[in-house]
Amino acid sequence: MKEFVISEVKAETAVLVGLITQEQNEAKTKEYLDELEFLADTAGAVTVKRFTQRVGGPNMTTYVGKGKLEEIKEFVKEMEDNEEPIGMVIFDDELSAKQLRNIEDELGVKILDRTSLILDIFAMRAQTANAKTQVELAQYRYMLPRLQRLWTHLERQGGGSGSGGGKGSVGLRGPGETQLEMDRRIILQRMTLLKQRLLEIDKQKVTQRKNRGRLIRVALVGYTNVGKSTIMNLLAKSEVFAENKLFATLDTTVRKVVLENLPFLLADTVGFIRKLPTDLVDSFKSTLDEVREADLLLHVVDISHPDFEEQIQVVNETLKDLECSDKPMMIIFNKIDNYTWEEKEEDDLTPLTKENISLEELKRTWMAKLNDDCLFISAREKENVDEFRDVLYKKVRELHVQKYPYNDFLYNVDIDEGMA
Ligand SMILES: Nc1nc2c(ncn2[C@@H]2O[C@H](COP(=O)(O)OP(=O)(O)OP(=O)(O)O)[C@@H](O)[C@H]2O)c(=O)[nH]1
Ligand SMILES: [Mg+2]
Repeated sequence: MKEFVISEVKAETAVLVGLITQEQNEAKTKEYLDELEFLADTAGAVTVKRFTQRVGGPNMTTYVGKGKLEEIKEFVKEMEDNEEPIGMVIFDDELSAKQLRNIEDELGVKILDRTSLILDIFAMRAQTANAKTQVELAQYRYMLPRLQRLWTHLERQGGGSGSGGGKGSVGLRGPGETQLEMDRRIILQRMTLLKQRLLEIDKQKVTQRKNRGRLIRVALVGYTNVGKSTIMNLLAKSEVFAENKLFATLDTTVRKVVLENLPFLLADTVGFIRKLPTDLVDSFKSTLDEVREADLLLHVVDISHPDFEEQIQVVNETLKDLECSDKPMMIIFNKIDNYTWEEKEEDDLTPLTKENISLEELKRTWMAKLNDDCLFISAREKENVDEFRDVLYKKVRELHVQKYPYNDFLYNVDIDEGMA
């Protein structure tokens, strides 16, 4: 119980653990851990230390090697002796039930992995019945093979966090209920129920979508925190929630936008992230239907992020999983106001790298690669927004004429849903 009291008075502290392997060099691991730290921060935990280990691959029983685990254990103990106990240790990859149990036995603190941390944030963010149902299902999917470990874990903690949602400490915003009594059978029953509920919601949404008239559907997609909701607010004059945290958006919102005389529908969707298990993507199927059914994708990229190129790849791969990769797409490079580079002297012969390429050069490179299908804007500072509206108008118009050749634009369809 003691740990509970502490976590209520001050933010929980976290230790991060990642591996350096052949596929993931030191710089990459640092980037991953930076992102993991941002995720922890979003969930309300303060990172106090990182551990990395250079290995061939994860250890099957303890993820890191014995020596490293011992080192982490000593640190945890030391902090406890200093009366600054560690709230949780977070691993950058998904842990198996066996790894989780062994690590927890050894360290004696709460253990999370990237997946359970993301699920925790999702639980905190879920607003609508649809999102809540999807998150709960995903949480059970994660828990089911790890039940044994969760039981002992919860007994040690002195109970769960109560009925799920925003409160509770990081990693324990479980699906709620009386977790200790839950057994496999009950969970499976509950999962069946949740799946049925999602099917019903899906049916309602299909009906809703049928009533939308003949309008072109555009979906904002992209990595998390790149500015999708900010762009939505800009174009639709809506007030969708946007903030500098990961996964600020969980629910899809659809708004009608009119550019010049042309109405179309614009959807804001959940962001993507690296190492997101396909299971989790599956759970968000109905949220992602907007993407699947879109006529045009606006792939938003945060050009000021050091890893923006990898983020583009992650998004493209996720779109491929969703079977959406052959849809018409425009790439919107956002946050140009925040882009920095090391300026080179005229006669400097250092080769061009990510760090010293100017925005103008970067624009030229990408425009050569993507023809007209990319734009550079700042949604927040409203830079180049007129051109963006112009290009978008032309593109949507073209798609509209192709898709509904005998129909004039419809003005009387009144759609402004906070889609569930
Ligand atoms: N500097 C700068 N910041 C921006 C710009 N556009 C958005 N932001 C900021 O970036 C952060 C994330 O913006 P959101 O619109 O919430 O991003 P999102 O892609 O919807 O993020 P998720 O819903 O969390 O996936 C916020 O703090 C925005 O104010 C921009 O053009 N320049
Ligand atoms: Mg958003």
